[in-house]
Amino acid sequence: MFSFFRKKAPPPAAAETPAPAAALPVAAETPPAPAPAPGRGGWLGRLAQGLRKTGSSLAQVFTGTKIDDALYEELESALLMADAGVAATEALLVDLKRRVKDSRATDPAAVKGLLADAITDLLAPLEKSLVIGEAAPTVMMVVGVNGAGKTTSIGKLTRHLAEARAKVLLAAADTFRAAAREQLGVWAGRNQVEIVSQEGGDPAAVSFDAVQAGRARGCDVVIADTAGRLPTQLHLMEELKKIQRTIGKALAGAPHEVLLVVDGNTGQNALAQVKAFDAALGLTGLVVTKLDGTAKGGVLAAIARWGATRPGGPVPVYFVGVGEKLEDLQTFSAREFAQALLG
Ligand SMILES: Nc1nc2c(ncn2[C@@H]2O[C@H](COP(=O)(O)OP(=O)(O)OP(=O)(O)O)[C@@H](O)[C@H]2O)c(=O)[nH]1
Ligand SMILES: [Mg+2]
Repeated sequence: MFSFFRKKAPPPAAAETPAPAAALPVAAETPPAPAPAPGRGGWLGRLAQGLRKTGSSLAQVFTGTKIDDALYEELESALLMADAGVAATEALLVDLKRRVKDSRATDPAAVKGLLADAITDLLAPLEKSLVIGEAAPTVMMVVGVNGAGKTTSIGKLTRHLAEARAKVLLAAADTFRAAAREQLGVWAGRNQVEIVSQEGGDPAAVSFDAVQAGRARGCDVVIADTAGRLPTQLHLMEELKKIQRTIGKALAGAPHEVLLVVDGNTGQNALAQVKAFDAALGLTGLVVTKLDGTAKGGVLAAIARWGATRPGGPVPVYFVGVGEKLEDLQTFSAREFAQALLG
């Protein structure tokens, strides 16, 4: 059984340190896979760089000399501006005030550290490993709005899996555009994995064929790439449900993972997307992309806060993306993210 896990605690966000702390998918019963060249240190730097606007506006809050109402009000504004949403912002403020009281902190700089702890605790339930190997094959269906980064994330995930010596098969269930099939084909070629694709075919049929092929060929993982769509396009949401049902006919219990890819720049709308896709399909995990750009990052707090009230528990963030390169997909760590967010 494979699971994605962090090999050891990473260095602090700012340091550009070399490779060994890279998050790797590791196969328990196979020889260790080679580490990808760029390390988690460099990756964390890119995350902090991407979130720098939020970082500097949060840091600004703690430059004064007093812990007073003005500080908390400024912090509230900064969290709202960072897309954390009203509920998560309120929860963080309540938690932070309690921590300040308990620790008897008098210096605003100390409050910043306590805020990092509060954010880490809020985000911690989102931290979870993507486990494969419990089913043969593990079938994943990847969904999301147009241009969120689905195909790119599948390419990067495939690389992680291939490095862990998992046999991967890709299903080009985005059958709308020839370019979409070609794009997935390029990632398949780069990672030297097989792909099932069909010109103008029905996405459910392509997915069905891929799962059957995956079973017949002894694959560890089958990943279906779907076309982007808005949750308000009801007929397209029905199509996703049909893909999901059809995969279940090819292999009972599948798909094992329904992953939503969200663009980190979408702000509060990202939470609306998570809720809508979850209501339609029952999500098992998230991939948050483009955190290297102008993303504010606070939406993860909003997603965590919502997750706390979700009957099945929070939808975990399996991976975050900080660029377009193969190695720019990394496992999510609440502590690292909180540190990057605070600059
Ligand atoms: N900077 C940055 N760009 C990314 C990241 N992930 C994806 N992209 C870029 O976002 C664009 C869209 O990515 P795709 O993977 O094609 O998105 P998609 O969700 O498959 O798009 P559709 O299939 O058209 O719905 C591409 O230019 C990617 O290179 C990321 O983490 N950071
Ligand atoms: Mg795509």
